[in-house]
Amino acid sequence: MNVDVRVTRHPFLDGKLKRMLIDGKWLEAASGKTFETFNPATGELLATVAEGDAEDIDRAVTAARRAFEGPWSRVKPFERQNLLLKLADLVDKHFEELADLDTLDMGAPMSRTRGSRLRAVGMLRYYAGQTTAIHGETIENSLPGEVTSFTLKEPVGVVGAIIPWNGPLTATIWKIGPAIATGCTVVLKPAEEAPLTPLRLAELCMEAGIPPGVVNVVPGYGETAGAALSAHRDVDKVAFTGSHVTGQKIIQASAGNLKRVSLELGGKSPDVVFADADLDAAVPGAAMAVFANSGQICSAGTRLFVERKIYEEFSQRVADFGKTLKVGDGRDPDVQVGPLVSVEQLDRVTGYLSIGRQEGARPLSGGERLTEGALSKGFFVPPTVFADVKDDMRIAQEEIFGPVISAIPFDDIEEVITRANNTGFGLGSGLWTRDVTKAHKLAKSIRAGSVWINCYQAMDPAVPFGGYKMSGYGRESGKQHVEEYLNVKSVWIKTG
Ligand code: TXE
Repeated sequence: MNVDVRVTRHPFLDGKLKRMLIDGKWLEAASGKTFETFNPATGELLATVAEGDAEDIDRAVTAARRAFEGPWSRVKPFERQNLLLKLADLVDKHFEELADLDTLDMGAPMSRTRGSRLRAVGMLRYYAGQTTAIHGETIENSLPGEVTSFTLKEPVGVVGAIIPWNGPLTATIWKIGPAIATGCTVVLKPAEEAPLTPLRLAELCMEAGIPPGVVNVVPGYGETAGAALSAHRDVDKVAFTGSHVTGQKIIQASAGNLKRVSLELGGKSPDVVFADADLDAAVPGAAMAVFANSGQICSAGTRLFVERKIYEEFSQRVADFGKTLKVGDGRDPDVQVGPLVSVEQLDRVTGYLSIGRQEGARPLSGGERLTEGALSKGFFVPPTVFADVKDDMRIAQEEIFGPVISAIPFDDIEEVITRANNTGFGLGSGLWTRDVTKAHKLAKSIRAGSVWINCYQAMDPAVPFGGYKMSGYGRESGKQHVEEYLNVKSVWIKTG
């Protein structure tokens, strides 16, 4: 293996305790507790991190409230825009360092993390642009006399942001970007599996001049720090990305003060391949719709519906493509598939591999954990394709969050629409065809927040992303995302 030493000798990994950021200060947990974070490719300890819980969340929310009601409320849109642009420049300048921290802490290969510069920096610049585009409307009314009515857009307040581990850099930007753009303040709780990039980004927020209390980052566990944040009475909105089970807990916890909630949850997205498609493009497209990030992507196209006349050949080609991908430590620039993030995730994914076989699915590739040589130290599962999958099998219904494709044959378009929608989730979806009629019909009929035609997983800061059904509600990216962080106030003035 050809490990890139620049990644290994990371400047952030200096052996010092990684503290939380509250009110512009780097603090230990009130309890003094700490937890450790490891490289999932090797099991090596990366850093010891302050473990926040309810008391730290309360300190952070108090600071966020003070900033929101104090000086931050007087910061003009163009100044917030400048802060976001400065942060974008800093993220650009330190991009490789940030990307490498993602690689070290959650395992995604550097070929992937270093490839997300445009997206990470672009998101901050997009939100910067939105900052000066926030406006209410003057609305004509039909009241007698002279009465003027208009709306004001106001920041929703203190935002509790809870993020997962599958893309810590972009997930953090996706939460703090719209908060700063709209004049909200934020308390962000990173995932316990990958807290390092959010903490490094918090340093850059300070360097950019974002005032104390506007961005606070409290690492800790979900059931303590996360639960305290989602239940806190002085938090106005929770923006959550994670599993649907935790999403349900967050809705319950939010009921105390009926805070606003936006949820970006999991999926079991259909990817439909018609026989008339450009199959040379569809093979890698359908494969990477799942194998990218080792399948740890909420909108991965894990239910691969293939038209029956090409089913055997196409499924085998996807399996063969998977076999060409290099699996290993993400610090090797040639690696395309890294480890799973944790032993829990490994157990979960290998559990589904056993379930798939027990249910009668036929593995065309992969199917077992990799344990040869250096791989034995990490949590590696190879790209796996199961054929002969039936719609009601658990591997066709439940989110696996690993590099596992369930290939399912279909006969006609009406049938595949019904079957593609036969899921509790509705996040992503894909289809491959040269027939514009089929493309339009499916795009309209699939109950999911994104439809990718002859591509998969395209994302842009200006284009909204989010779920239908149990994949959650609210949108991230695009103008809709900014609206999620705003309240609308109607003002009436009797002038006659
Ligand atoms: O998710 P959790 P986990 C799915 C995927 C994966 C499964 C489990 O299927 O296999 O979820 O992963 C915090 N109150 N996705 O356990 O628990 C937690 O600390 C408040 C899809 O990692 O949802 C972390 O910060 N917060 C997904 C965040 O929630 C709580 C990405 C996500 O953790 C909490 C990740 C609580 N009671 C997993 N419990 C996607 N949509 O991309 C946990 N948390």
